[in-house]
Amino acid sequence: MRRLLAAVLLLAPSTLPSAAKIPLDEFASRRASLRKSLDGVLVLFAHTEGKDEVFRVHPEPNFYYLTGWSQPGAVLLMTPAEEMLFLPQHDLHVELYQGKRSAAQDVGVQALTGFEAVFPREKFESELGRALSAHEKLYAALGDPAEEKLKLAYPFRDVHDAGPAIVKLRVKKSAAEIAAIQHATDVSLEAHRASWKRMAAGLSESQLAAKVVNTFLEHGCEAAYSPIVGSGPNGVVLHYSANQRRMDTGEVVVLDAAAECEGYASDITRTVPVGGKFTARQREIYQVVLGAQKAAIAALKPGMRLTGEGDTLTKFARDYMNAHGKDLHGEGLGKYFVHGLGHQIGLQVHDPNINGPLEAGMVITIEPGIYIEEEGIGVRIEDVVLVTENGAKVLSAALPREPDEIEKAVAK
Ligand SMILES: [Mn+2]
Repeated sequence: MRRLLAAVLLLAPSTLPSAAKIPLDEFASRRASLRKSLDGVLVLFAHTEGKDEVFRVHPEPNFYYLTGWSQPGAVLLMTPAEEMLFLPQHDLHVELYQGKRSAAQDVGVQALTGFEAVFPREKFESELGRALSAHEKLYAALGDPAEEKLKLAYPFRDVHDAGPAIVKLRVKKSAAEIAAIQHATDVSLEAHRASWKRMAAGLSESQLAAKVVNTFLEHGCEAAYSPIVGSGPNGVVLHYSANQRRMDTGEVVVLDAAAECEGYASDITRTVPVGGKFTARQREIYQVVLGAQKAAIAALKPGMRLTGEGDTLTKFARDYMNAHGKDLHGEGLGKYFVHGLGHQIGLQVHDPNINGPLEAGMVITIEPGIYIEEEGIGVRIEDVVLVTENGAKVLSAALPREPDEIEKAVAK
């Protein structure tokens, strides 16, 4: 009885955020949307792998966006009227090392892939030839080695970039994608909180990195990128990743770390004081960065641009920095904001962007920072924000940003 009770407790709903899986029919409707605007033949290759692959390899993002298929060696072929998936034959050696794979002749492969037409990889060239006899244009992933082979096979065809039409779909997130990014964000916030609890003078930066990665794995996720744990002078190094320094009381730590769950990424940065108290100067700089972030988020709505000419979110953030606070030489702080204010996020931490203003349904980061090497202070605050019909929703709002709240959360 007691054993039964224990089993029931194990099955009870956990308090952990639950993963949002993208349903197969969503991948099918993405392909249907793309086919509506397609005026030729589109070919995309999943990644291929070496036989002794030991690191997990990710599928090519555009291929994955349209198929949801992550086994290596597959090919997608689409025309306005058709869509076909080509899978490699079973290879006992590969499957000995990598586990069972699917092949075109497997029973149930249609239901598993969501494709009506699944063929062995060997049939790809003849199907492509047939499709090209009815269509002039060929779209492929420019720069991909597989695309070079296509160019050799069809020297008299102009091969066009398949990217822009797919990216146009990718930038606007569906409800399921927003839920997936929210989930990756929730796990990331928990990881930040866990590292704040762990933080202490004398600890190595790597020990905070260990805490965040451990939290990602506990939730069935992985690190979306190498965690950046920059303490003291390392805080001014934008993509610092050595994470080997011992941190000390009186320093701030720039902690830029986030999870990727079910293929979707988050991207979160907080700057926190070791020992639980900002110095007066750290707090001053911190308030300027926070004010700049708030100014940008307040101005965020469809039609606005991240960068460019005129009133952009970047301009709002930099203007705020220049109007608040000074460096040691009496100059404004805007010049210490040396990177982009934000980027699209989704299947990739830096999801591709399209030229043009922001639209409802896009998910971007807003991440102002000030890095003053002379003073050994780096502060960055980064949140994940959904562009809504009338403004913005901060998906990472649950993690404290106000300096008082951060001090309270970090204090032991
Ligand atoms: Mn970022």
